[in-house]
Amino acid sequence: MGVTSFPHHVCLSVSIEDMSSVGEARRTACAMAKEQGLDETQTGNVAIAVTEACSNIVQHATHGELLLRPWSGSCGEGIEFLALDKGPGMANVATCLRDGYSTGGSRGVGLGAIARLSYDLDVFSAPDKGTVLRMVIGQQSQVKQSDNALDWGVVCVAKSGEAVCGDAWNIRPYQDINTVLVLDGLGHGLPAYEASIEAMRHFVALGEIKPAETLAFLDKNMRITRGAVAAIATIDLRDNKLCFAGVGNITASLLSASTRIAGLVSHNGTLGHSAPTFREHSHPWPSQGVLILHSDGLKSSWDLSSYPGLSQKKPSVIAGVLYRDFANRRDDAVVMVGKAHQSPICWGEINP
Ligand SMILES: [Mn+2]
Repeated sequence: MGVTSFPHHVCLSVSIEDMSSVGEARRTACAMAKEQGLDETQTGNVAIAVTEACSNIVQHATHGELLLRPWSGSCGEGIEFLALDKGPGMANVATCLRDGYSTGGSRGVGLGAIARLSYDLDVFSAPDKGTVLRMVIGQQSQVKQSDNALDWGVVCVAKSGEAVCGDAWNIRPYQDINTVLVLDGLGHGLPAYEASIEAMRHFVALGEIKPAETLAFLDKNMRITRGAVAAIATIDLRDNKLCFAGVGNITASLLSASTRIAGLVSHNGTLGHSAPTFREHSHPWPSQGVLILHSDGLKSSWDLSSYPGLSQKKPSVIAGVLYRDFANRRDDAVVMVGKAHQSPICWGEINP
């Protein structure tokens, strides 16, 4: 992997501490924009939005983190940014988003500018808990997404100091059935990365087979690797059914809005080494269903109901909040959130 190559499933993390780290964030974002083929105008928009978002962190929260990754989805292609902080938060996000709002150098003007440059923007902010700002900048497209396709939000970040991430994920939409794979290659660093990449390679080549069969297939084909733990869920919204199979410690929870209604059961083992049981479990997909899957890079003590309004946000924002508040920072981390599709949030809708 060259230094200018950005794998699409992994977020780069830039720690935001001072104005020099704001510059680093901007340079990293512009390099990614260039590699993604964004034109000069869009690259300029990336520079402005990242500078605004990160300067706000320094000014109001003193420190935080910017996550960025190449992004493609139903509404276009570009770069997805998550700006995370645990600062004072905003009492009223809508007021802060309104252009021209200012209380003497507050974050108002900056947020308005960011909103106009993004085509899918979402914010979760709570007083004294901080802010998660999510924006996508790039090319809009008009591809019509199936009504049965879930939206997925993901944060996948390598352990600090590691060049590669041993946690990984993949989504496979197939004839209205949503299939998601979450992987944690044992340990971290290159051998963990190689194990999860090998599993992904086999997963994407597979036809549509059931979660337990898929895990058994991956197990058989991962003997040469260090091994991985993994979970697979298929969600069919036509009959509101979720089917789940897991091996090892991937935490999987099914929620209705912010209420956890089921912990999804994984069986002990390691794919490639010792995985005697491949068994799947079915659950009805609830109204306002939210599926959350994460590796042991996150503590599982989270409770979405302690964040009023968060379950209504875009899945990337939910993933960002959980990563910000529950990543243990001693390991690679992946968190995936799936929920029913919502239209992109555009500036015109926030401020018609
Ligand atoms: Mn791990």
